Amino acid sequence: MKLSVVCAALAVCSLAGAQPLSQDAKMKWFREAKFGLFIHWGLYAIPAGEWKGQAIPGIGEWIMNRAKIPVKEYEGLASQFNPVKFNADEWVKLAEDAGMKYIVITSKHHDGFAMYGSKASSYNIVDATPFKRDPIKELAAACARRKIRLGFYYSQAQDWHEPNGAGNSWDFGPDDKKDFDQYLRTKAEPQVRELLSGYGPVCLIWFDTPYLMNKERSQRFIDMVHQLQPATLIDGRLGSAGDYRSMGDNAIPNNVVEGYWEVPATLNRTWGYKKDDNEWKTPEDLTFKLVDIVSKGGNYLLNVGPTAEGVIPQPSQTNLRAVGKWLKVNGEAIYGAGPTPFGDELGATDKTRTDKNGRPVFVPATAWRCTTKPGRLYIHLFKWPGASFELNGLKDKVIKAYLLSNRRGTLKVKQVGDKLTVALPRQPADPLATVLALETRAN
Ligand code: FHN
Repeated sequence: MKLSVVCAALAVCSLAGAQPLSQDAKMKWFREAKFGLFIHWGLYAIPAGEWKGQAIPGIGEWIMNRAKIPVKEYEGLASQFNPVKFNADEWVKLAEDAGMKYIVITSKHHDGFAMYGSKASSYNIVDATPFKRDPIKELAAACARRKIRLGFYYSQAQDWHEPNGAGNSWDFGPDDKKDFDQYLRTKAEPQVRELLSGYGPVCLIWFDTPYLMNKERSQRFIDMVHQLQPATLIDGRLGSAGDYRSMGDNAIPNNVVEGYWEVPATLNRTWGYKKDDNEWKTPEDLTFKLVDIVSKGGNYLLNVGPTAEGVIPQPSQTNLRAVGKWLKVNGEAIYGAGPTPFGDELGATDKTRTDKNGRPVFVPATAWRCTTKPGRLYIHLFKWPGASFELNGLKDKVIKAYLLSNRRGTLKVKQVGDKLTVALPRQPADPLATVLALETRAN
């Protein structure tokens, strides 16, 4: 029996292909990472939301679809794509400064253009643009230097460039008349194979919009990933269950969710660069969302959309670095941290109000969140409670309390029954969030 078959039967193999890797071990880095950088970069950065002088509504990377641009016209963008300011090391350094532990970049989005040197299709950045470089190779090398993991977004189903790919009805008619497997066999599968063979360790493959993906088609990708890089994770949008769940775009659940999951999210409204999208989320909001997600058990994959010159917009950089500065002090309460043991602090359903589907409205609370590690509770304070913080329902005994920003400044605690009171300084230590660490012992 071949080694790969043995490994698949046992569990999963490590990168070396020798020792089997349990699912728990395979998820370890993801469990600890918590925060990643998503990069949507492609030809759509050239029109940047505008086609023939007209602003096209919607997200930037969908411009070909929204404006129904014929393949022959859209292809013309390739000869203009020359991102001379692209610097892989600067991008990876930004992720590092932001406190992010992994990067996921669009190797091919729905427009069908490969952002790496593909042998399976000449519609790629090396063969079809004046740039001629392979930015994914350069990123892989920069990630290896800075010890940041690299994963690939790959649009397995939608490919608006291919007659048999899903999604392009304006050039090629309806999907149900297409030979979808012909497209999968000749482009998507060979390209995923290339990505898993030529770019070193791939931490995950981020499949998306599984139109026409049935179980059998999905299984072909799963088998390939397991065979080529058994440690590579598969996201939740392939077409059958992956290694973790992908939540909806920008969709943070209301409560704690068991298992592994991730929220893909934008810094403004678009994923791919759009010149008139300036609705930037503030560092306060981003920090709150990161903590909120971790306190519910998930990971936050936050997106940047670089320009056609290869530059990550300045507001994205500034806001991400602000979160990174906060993480430098408070990272202990994020990386590898588990969800809240409480829950009331997350908000409550208001039964007197219903949404458009007639469901009761959940009203989030935003004063504080809790993340955990063995023997530790971390209370992230977003609204300063005044002279003291009160916590109800704590079974364990608190043996020490301090702020992560001032570990030597032990704070006074009083614990009566399951009610804890911690004396606080007058002012918060950080306008983004002050983290109160509570060391506990089981009673
Ligand atoms: O259609 C895509 C979209 O362009 C973007 O890539 C997002 C990221 O999660 N995924 C799809 C929509 O959910």
